[in-house]
Amino acid sequence: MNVTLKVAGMHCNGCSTNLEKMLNKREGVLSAKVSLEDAAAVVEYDESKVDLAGLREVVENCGFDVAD
Ligand code: 9UX
Repeated sequence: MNVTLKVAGMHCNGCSTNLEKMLNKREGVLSAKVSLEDAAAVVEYDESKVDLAGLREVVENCGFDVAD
């Protein structure tokens, strides 16, 4: 499963790097790429192990918001 999340609140490369690491650590995430410029996270995940709410939780735990 692939999703592109719009991420609000990232201000520097540290933000996007941190979020990318945290997403990649989450069980069920196969790959995550976070773009500061695009304010977006492209995530490939196993939907039997993590869902959108779980991905959103990672973003929020990093201090950012997911826009719908
Ligand atoms: Mo940059 Mo982001 O100094 O949480 S890491 S603003």
